[in-house]
Amino acid sequence: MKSRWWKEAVAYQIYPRSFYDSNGDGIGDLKGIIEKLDYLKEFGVDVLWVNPIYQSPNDDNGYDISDFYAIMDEFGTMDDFENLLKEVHNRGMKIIPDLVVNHTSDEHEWFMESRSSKDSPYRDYYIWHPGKPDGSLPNNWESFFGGSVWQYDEQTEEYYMHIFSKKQPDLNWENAEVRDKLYEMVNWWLDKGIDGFRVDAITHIKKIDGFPDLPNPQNRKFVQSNAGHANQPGIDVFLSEFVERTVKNYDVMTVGEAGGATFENARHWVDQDKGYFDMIFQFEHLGLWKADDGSLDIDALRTAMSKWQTGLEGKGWNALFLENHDQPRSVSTWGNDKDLRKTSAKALATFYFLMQGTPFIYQGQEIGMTNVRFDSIDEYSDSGIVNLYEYETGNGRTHEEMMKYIWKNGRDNSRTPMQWSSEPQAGFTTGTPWFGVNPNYPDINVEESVNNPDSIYHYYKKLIELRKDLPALIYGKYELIAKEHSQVYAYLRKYKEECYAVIVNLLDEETDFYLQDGLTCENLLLSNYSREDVLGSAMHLQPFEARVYKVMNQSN
Ligand code: TEU
Ligand code: CA
Repeated sequence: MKSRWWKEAVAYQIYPRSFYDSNGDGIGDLKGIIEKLDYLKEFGVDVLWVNPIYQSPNDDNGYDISDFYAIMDEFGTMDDFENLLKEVHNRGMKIIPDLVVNHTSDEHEWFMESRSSKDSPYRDYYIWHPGKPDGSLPNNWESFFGGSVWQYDEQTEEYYMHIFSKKQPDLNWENAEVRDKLYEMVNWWLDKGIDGFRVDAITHIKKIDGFPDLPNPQNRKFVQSNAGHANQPGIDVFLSEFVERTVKNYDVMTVGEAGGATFENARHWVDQDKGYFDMIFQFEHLGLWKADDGSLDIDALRTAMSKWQTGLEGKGWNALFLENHDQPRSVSTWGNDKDLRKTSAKALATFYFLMQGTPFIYQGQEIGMTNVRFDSIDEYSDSGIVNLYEYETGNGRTHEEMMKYIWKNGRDNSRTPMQWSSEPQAGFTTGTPWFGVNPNYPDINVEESVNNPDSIYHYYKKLIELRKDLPALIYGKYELIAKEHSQVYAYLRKYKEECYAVIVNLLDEETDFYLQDGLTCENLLLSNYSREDVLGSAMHLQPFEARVYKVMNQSN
């Protein structure tokens, strides 16, 4: 029986390549993580999600696995991993690796066998398809990384499917032998004593029968293909089998990455009795910018967050996050990363961290790391970005247009090395980093943040402590208030007799706010402005001001 310890946990995401380099080769590694465990323990996090560390040719930074049973050479050895596991557990923390089972690397031995001949016993491990009678691509599906999902392979004159890069062929989950091999691998890792998994791209394991062309009203070359492979009917059969044969038998936590899933079609995935995952990363709250001026659409945000918050009350559990290794930095996208960097980062923290669910902090988020602007495309690393740049500039878009897009949206924004100090290369490495350090590291770094009581880091620390001290902030019911306010996001957390109010001005302008009748502020627990005399119901909020109150709720 599972104990649901993860409800009280705070999680921290480590992108190992950019976290800390222990040996001066410019690449973060497992020993580097071990060296920083005391920092993480002191910060107060409980669970570490570590992005893929398996053997990989690194076309997609480890999401293209060539051997599930080995550690990437650059990251260390299996002994290093065992040590990491031990050191994490010694400190009373837990660790959940990434699990990538939608695809492998094209350099995985299964795929090398599979592509060798149509008669190979591994042929059916992947998704092979002949071209259309005229020799053209099997269908019009677009890959997430641009271009077709199909790659022609000369050796056997057929196409294989890859919904990500062509070096990430999709596994054929219809094949029971593939599933057996995957479950065996998952159990092998669970038997080592890890504490669960973040399960990558799991919405995509089921493809629709026959791979038909998708509707293409705009007559584009390829069409966004979620309708062919995201959360398709039949996926539940695979997911429930996966759970039965693996994680159900262990006291672990699982977080499914559920891109393309909506509340309506994915809430049962996290049903606490019959679901497949303890929580999922869903993306409905991201990218809600208004079409006219690009500002945050607060109404849409309220709808998206509240749907999951109230919808799962008593039925399931949320994973709370603003950032990860695929998203630009939140302070740059949602906040003001110039003169209000600290204030807006704290406001964003308050906004998401105190909702119901397990909060995740992405490395560097706790010190307010920002997006990066490199001038040349050669300075970028993410194959998604580089491919897109080449494709678009080849089709008439200018360098300037593309760089503007990349500065705002690129995944590399969050993959620059962790800024530990004002030493050269931000103290990340003594060598040459694999990827450029953000030049703002002399101002924005861990050392500065730890030494400065007013830092974003210390604010997060207070949030973590508050959440640990007050069960209401973990288990309390979420209730949206001030539903019509044009720029304040406000909600209550109610638990037994207790009630807390979280009030966050999400915009760069001052505003007035009135705490509804029936609620009286009793005590200001936290704020990102220094304030006295703030217990009245009518308040004037500064740009990105956030306040957390204990309130008396007369209407209870
Ligand atoms: O990302 C998966 C991904 O990009 C989609 O499932 C996404 O959620 C969807 O587009 C939303 O509609 C994961 C990793 O986080 C990423 O770094 C990898 O590149 C990718 O899988 C491939 O493994
Ligand atoms: Ca290294």
